[in-house]
Amino acid sequence: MEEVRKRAEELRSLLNYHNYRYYVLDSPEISDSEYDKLFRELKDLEQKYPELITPDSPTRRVGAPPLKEFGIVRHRLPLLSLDNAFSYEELLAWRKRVVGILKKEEFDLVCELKMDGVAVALIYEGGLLTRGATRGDGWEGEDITQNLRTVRSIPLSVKDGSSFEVRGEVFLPREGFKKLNEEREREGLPGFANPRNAAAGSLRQLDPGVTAHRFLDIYTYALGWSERETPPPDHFSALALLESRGFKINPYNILCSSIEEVEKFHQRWKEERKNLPYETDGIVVKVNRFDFQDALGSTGHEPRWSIAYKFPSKEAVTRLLDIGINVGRTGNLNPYAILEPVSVGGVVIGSAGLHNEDYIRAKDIKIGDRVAVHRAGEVIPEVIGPIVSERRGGEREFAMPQTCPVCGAKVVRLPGEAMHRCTNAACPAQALERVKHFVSRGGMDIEGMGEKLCAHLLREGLIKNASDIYFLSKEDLLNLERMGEKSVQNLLLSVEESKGRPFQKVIFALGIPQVGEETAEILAHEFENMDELALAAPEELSLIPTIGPKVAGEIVSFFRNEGNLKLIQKLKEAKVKLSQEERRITLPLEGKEFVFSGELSFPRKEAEEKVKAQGGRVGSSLTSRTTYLVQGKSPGSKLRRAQEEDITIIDEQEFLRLSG
Ligand code: 1X8
Repeated sequence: MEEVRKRAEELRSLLNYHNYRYYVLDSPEISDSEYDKLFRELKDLEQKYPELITPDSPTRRVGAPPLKEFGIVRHRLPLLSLDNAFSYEELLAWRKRVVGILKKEEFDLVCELKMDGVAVALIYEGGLLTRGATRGDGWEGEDITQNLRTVRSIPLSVKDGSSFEVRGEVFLPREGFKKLNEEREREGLPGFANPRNAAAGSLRQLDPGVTAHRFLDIYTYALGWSERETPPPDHFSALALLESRGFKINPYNILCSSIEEVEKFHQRWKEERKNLPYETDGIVVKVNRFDFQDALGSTGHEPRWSIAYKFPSKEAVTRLLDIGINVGRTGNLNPYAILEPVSVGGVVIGSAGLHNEDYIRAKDIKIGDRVAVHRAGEVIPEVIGPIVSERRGGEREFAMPQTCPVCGAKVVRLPGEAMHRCTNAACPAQALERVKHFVSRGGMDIEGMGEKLCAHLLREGLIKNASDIYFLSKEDLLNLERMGEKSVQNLLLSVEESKGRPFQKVIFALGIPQVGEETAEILAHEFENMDELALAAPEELSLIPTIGPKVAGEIVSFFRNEGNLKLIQKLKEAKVKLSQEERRITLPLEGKEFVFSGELSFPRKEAEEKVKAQGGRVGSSLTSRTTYLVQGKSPGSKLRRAQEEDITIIDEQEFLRLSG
């Protein structure tokens, strides 16, 4: 029996060690199957001799029975929240306050990444993990011990048998978040809006068996109370102490001696955080020495010795007030969110795209919900999903209208299509959107034809479609409200000028569904003139690379429509350019494709125009046809791929030289 006890002890210690190598150090020494073998041996022993089971046995992480509800834990020391700084100025203001109280200009600061997760407190008594709790309101949290025990990077016991509290942030790495949402989608469940909500939801599972499958991780970042005779003198040493006890500490924490170094750390991670396998929303700055921290104290809610220096956020939470419908150029009904205005990365947004009915349904978005919204680059803001835990019961399900909100005609959703469409080709909303598209910058680029004027002309019956623009008379326009001699003259001049736009612009301006600027350009290359394009069979179109059967189908049906053919006839009468220019001498960049990554010192659009003007192509992603990758400031993943694929990488200067 003594031998069995010894073997059990040895197995526990081995398993805990390998667990630590794998989950804390991220550097395993044995294979998964070797680990499993040891694990099974221990499990068998414990089954035969239950008296050998100890609370820190690796077999005890899972298997606790589900709870009816969580107990309440009162924190011995409150878990305070942090004050925020959103700019370097605000960080300097914080430092100034600290200097004022300490009466010292020089003190060390610790910088750490601010994890976007859930704050927890772990209590160890006599070296054993005995309790784990959420932050709650700072004074009282929920007892989630059983769930925290399933997090593999949290040690169940520590070597020196002391009693203390450790604080940290439990988070769900991006990969785990992706997997979880994919799994939920397969099961027809709504996905989580972001990794933080997913982590919070996972920790609040009454059944720890569910939590155990959620790939949660932790970084610990502070010692709470501690029953040790000589506590460490400063925060950085406390982190080292935690690390030596087997806790997982973020490897990027640094000790700084000046605020400029803090700023550097912030600038570095503002960019590099996208490469981390987990989400961060800023850095946490802490005065290092504990005696200084004590002197600074707290305001009641927040310690004065620490501040969260946030990254510019691309995401925010606000209320979804209602869902509106925009009728597009092709009759698509585009639902959009009407939001309580909220600032996202410095821009106030009041509306956001919702794509279509399936999207709304799949995300389980209801009117009245609190929703997470984000803005990525230049694109239209998007609703990511609801914060389901904040529902109060008054939220309403959304349904697409049965009739067009603009013209009242029947709305249909064809089989295999995601969008609802208004069936009335003469729907005024469609007519307006089509004319707007026709005159837009990427199309015929008619200056002075704004949305208001387009709507006005349609309403007055002066135009029925875009081609009528070329037959407007000076008198027609002068009779319109707020149109003076000068503006009429200018407008007629721009209309005249637009007749010389290249063939590809005319094709784009027609507004054929699925035909964007790039496809229009390809079509203009492939077909001599509009008549040829209009006669093209679907099979012929499908032969063109990048044109799939769906796009081919849209093109063919566009040119089968009587109204569209009449419109083209009128464009011809107006002498709008409906054929390719004469094939000129080969341009310098013909056959060359450019892909851009990162910021240039001038607009991307301008760079693209340069390439096209010299006969080159612009690609959106790296393919076998890519000739050059143009590297701007802070390029994305494309740069790495280009290096791997041996694609020629050029900088802005070289690009300007090539493109003239
Ligand atoms: C919150 C967080 C802290 C840290 C990282 N992530 C957080 N979410 C850290 O100190 N490294 S500290 C903290 C708090 O005190 N409320």
